[in-house]
Amino acid sequence: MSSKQTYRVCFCFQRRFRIPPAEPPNGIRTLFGKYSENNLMAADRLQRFLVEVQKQDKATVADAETIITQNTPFIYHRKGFNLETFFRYLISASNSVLSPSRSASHDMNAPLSHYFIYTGHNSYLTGNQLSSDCSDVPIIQALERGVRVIELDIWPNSTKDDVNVLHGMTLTTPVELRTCLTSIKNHAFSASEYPVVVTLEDHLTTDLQAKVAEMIHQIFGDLLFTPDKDCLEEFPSPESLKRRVMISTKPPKEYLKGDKSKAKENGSQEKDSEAWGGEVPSSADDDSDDDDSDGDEDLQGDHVAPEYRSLIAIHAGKGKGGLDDWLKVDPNKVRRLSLSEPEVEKAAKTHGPEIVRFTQRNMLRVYPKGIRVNSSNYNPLTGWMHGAQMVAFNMQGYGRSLWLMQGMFRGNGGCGYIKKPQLLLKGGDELFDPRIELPITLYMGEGWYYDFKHTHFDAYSPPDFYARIGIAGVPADSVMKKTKQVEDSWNPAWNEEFEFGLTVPELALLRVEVHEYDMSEKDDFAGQTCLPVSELSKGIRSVPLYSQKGDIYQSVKLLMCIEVL
Ligand SMILES: [Ca+2]
Ligand SMILES: [Ca+2]
Ligand SMILES: [Ca+2]
Repeated sequence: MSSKQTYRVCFCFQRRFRIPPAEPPNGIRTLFGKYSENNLMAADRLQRFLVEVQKQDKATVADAETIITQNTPFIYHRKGFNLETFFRYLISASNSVLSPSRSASHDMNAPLSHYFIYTGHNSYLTGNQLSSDCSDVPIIQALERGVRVIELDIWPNSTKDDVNVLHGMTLTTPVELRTCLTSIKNHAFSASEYPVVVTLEDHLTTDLQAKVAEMIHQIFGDLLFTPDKDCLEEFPSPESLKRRVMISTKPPKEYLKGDKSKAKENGSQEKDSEAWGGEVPSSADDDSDDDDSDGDEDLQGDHVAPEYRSLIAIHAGKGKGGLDDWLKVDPNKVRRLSLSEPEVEKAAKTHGPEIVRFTQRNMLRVYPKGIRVNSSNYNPLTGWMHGAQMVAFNMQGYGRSLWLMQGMFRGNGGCGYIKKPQLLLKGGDELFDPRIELPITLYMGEGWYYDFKHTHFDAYSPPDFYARIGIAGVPADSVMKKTKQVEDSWNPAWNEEFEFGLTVPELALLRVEVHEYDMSEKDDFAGQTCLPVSELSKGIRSVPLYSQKGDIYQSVKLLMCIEVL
């Protein structure tokens, strides 16, 4: 890369900026001094560094030799690291903050109800909730990201002899159910072997239900998990359901009852989110206007095609009455309850312990309120804090809430299932773990120069990056802090320390965003990441950043030090 970069300013003069390669921060120089001799960090010293700073207790001298060989470009330099190669190693992908062995590390033998499951809402929509096309493409994309619960709204086609997938009572263009199911079958296990649940929001007649049952058997065949009994007494484990597909639905009470439009076109839409999607609210800002009819009605045996009913592995049903009845735990059967995001917010205030108890055996699904017509999302922590397994998100939406969702499911090898913390699985009288301190040093960042056009951030000068860093978790732990901004630099060196106190580290996500400061307009987006605190590797680590949609940048990386006291 050239060491100078020229920006044209007016017609009359140019400003020139030097683009130096990123330099090792002082903290890294000090460590290199400590673990080197005559400016060389040989394998035995690197091994000590791995054990003492990186907390890799089992690292051997042979491991250190391998690291040096793999991270030193010239053969005759392989006696050890110099400062430059040591720094390049630390910020490389091979020293990533999430362990490179991307397989499930949680116990996968507990019932499904003991896991948070990566869950989509209206998985077939390509854009907004009112007029976007329905397609199997977003379903395939979701499965390839590890999403394990796919939701399909199924309706009769115009000639009433086949089944379409669409968002009912809206202008969304339908896609055939067969197409969606075939794509689910073909892509279900490309990102994870653990089970895929297809939740059907069903608006069919009995004869079409029979047709769907036949179609499902034909397409999925042996992949399909159907329970022996009408209702399960306990959910099986993800391990026992590897490479299986499960159907979850409730048959409709009455065929096409009512003609209520699902989504209002007028009314209180949220403020249009900017690039960041707005800050994640700590609680529902507004619980009126909820006219989403995603909810469950009673399971009615009489009108149901029997071959359809026998397909249902996870029965959905709310029951009569109010919250007290909905949250009743039946020792002889398990089921799935669906509540809207405002319903859960409200219930959390009055029935917190009851929801936690319910979700120890049963499934709770939370779905976005109806006014989220632009496919935005909500704070998933409220559901997770109360043990809700299926916090259903519009995966095609964007913004901070979705980053939290993607961040949570980077855990456990990205397999789409996260074991719930013990405090949500025990009796409920447990005290939270004592507070832990999480000190984090943010040294610097690099890579924007390679991944963006040089005028992308500022037309007339290099960018002015600052970072926001913080925690999303239970309300007591949630906080965002900010670095100073480093003016006109592609390789910002912040060298700032932060400390976070965590009361429930099991539910905490580390959030990082990089912004580009602009005096006269809105700051630019420059990357984000979100990572489960419990899975962060300790010590000095390379942290890759992602785009607004959650795609990883090729070169943009931060260098951080993560300690747990
Ligand atoms: Ca700018
Ligand atoms: Ca600038
Ligand atoms: Ca700027």
